[in-house]
Amino acid sequence: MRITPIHILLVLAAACVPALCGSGEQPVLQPEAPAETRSRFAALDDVRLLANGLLQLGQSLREFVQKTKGQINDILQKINIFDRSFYQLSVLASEIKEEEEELKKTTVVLKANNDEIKGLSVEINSKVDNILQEKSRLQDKVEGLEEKLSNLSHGLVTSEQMAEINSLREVIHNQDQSITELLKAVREQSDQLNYQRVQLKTLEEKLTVNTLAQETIERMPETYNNEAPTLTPYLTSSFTSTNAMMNLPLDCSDLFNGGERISGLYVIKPTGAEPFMAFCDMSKDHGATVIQRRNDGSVNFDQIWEKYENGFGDFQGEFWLGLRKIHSLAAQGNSVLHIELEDWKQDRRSIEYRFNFNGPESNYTIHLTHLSGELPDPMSNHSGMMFSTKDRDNDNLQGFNCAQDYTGGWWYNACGDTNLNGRYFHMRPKGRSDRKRGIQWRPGRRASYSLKFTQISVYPVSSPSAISTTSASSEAGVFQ
Ligand SMILES: *[C@@H]1O[C@H](CO)[C@@H](O)[C@H](O)[C@H]1NC(C)=O
Ligand SMILES: *[C@@H]1O[C@H](CO)[C@@H](O)[C@H](O)[C@H]1NC(C)=O
Ligand SMILES: *[C@@H]1O[C@H](CO)[C@@H](O)[C@H](O)[C@H]1NC(C)=O
Ligand SMILES: [Ca+2]
Repeated sequence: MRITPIHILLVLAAACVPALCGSGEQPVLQPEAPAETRSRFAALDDVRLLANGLLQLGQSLREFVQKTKGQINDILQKINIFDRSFYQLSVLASEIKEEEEELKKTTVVLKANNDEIKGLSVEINSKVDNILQEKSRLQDKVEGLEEKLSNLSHGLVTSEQMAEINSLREVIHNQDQSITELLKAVREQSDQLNYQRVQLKTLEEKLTVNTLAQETIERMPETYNNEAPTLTPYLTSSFTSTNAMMNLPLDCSDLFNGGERISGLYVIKPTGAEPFMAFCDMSKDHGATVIQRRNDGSVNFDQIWEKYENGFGDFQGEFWLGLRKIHSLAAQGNSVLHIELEDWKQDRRSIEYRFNFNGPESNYTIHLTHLSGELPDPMSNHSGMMFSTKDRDNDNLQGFNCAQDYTGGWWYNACGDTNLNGRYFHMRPKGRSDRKRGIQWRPGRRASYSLKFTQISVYPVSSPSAISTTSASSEAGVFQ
């Protein structure tokens, strides 16, 4: 476009002079020359004026075109930017949608997992119930058989009956083990449920954040709020039922108060302790947890500290429940220690103490206050003593290890007059040194005598006290 306004003007001027001046005004040129000259000059001025106007017009036209061109460029650029950001927004939105789908899928999977766990938990609960029922049925049977056995006494029991009793004992023992295993499994399930709950909570939070992000973009207005898994209530209720199942009796007294009247093995869980098996004596008008029994010498009581701490023996025969478990029972408060002894003249008597018992940090120091009973009381002299075993001498005698010499773990003083964990002798031991190692309860250092039967049990004082009043033998036994 190199045709400038000046070119246009020149063309216009060339064309215009003959056109404007030459066409209609030809005749006027002849008569009045000066006037004609003046008007010709005036016409020339007009032409110049016109040319100038046209020149200006052209210039402003050029400016206008240039300005418009700039504006159009601006607009195009803006449109470009807008396009790009719009594209980015849609990419972002589709990404979020994908993520959302994935989260939704994961939630569904977790929900299914959770249902499975719920089913499993219910199954375990019913299994444990079944086993507990079966166990108490078997216990009833054994009780009946044992009664029969004692009725028939003097060797009248057939070997068949004996075998039956033994096999039943075996079955019960196995049942006890599977119950312990089940309890462990249930605890593991609870832990897993807890973990799942935490995971679901995290997912829920993630979903909420995503929903908010979407609403900002104003796309996909539907949210997952309505179908967000509300699993917390279910988990809580499942937890409660697990707890209910773990709601085991605190001790044998608790079982007795709940209506249980059959002496035997039960799972108990004292406050703050792990569940464990214990033998319950329900024969009096309260339930007592048995912590020691001697009746035939079948178990060796000359054991080290670790054994005395954890317990040993056979619940159906002779056993020591274990210092740790005894402590968990006594720690529930208001404990009574009940000691029942029998000599070889079938004279059975008992004695009771208020019982406080320190934990392992004090080497299981015993605190006794004599309450009642027909037995003399040599045991108060052991109050305040720590427990000693042959490998841990905590007694009151310097340079001498009572537990090693007397055998069996006990709350030795220096060394004291009692030791119900001594060696089991039938009737009166022959040798002098053997005598002092027997199962002793000998006030005032009377003749050594090893007892035929001992049973130590504990029960809370809130239960009605029942001190057995067995007939005193007319013959002078070991207790007089
Ligand atoms: C055992 O003997 C007692 C009394 O002697 C009796 O009441 C009980 O029924 C007997 N038990 C069995 C199983 O025979
Ligand atoms: C507990 O017994 C151990 C080993 O006999 C002894 O070292 C410790 O001092 C005893 N603890 C207390 C508190 O007496
Ligand atoms: C307690 O027993 C020790 C020896 O073991 C003895 O020296 C002391 O006199 C006894 N105390 C009482 C009150 O019997
Ligand atoms: Ca000592």
